[in-house]
Amino acid sequence: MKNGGWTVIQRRLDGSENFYRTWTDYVCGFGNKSGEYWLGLENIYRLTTVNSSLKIEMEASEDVSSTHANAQYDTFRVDDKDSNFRLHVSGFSGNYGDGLNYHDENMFTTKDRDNDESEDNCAQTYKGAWWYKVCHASNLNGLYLSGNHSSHGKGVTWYHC
Ligand SMILES: [Ca+2]
Repeated sequence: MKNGGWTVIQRRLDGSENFYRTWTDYVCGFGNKSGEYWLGLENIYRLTTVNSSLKIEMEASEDVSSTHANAQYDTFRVDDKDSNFRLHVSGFSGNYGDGLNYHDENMFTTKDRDNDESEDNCAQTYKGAWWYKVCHASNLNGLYLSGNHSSHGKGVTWYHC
């Protein structure tokens, strides 16, 4: 990590791992570091206590013409568990829209821990776990639908205007 290394905090690639999981799982992390994977909010909190950037690389399913998207945030930090891992991002650059600005300053919500601003639980509504507000502009822990768009907003989603 010294001198600008990167740590993978999340990876989706084949739908083999279940990402519709509990608060405890999202705090502690789950999956396989060589496959589908979530590092865990506690580890992300500890990592980002030093100045950190976030880079997101996405590849769309075959039926979408624009296949590669990336986003970077010059500053990325999450608060500790007492603040429900509230997100702080700024300094966006990328080629496919800013899918995290909407989530800036929001706390993390899972299906069993509602910290969002919706009357409902956004994690339950959109089958993921994220820094939901009312509810999302991105949903990178949503269902792995392999290009099946019939479940709008519940899949792995990234905002694009
Ligand atoms: Ca709510």
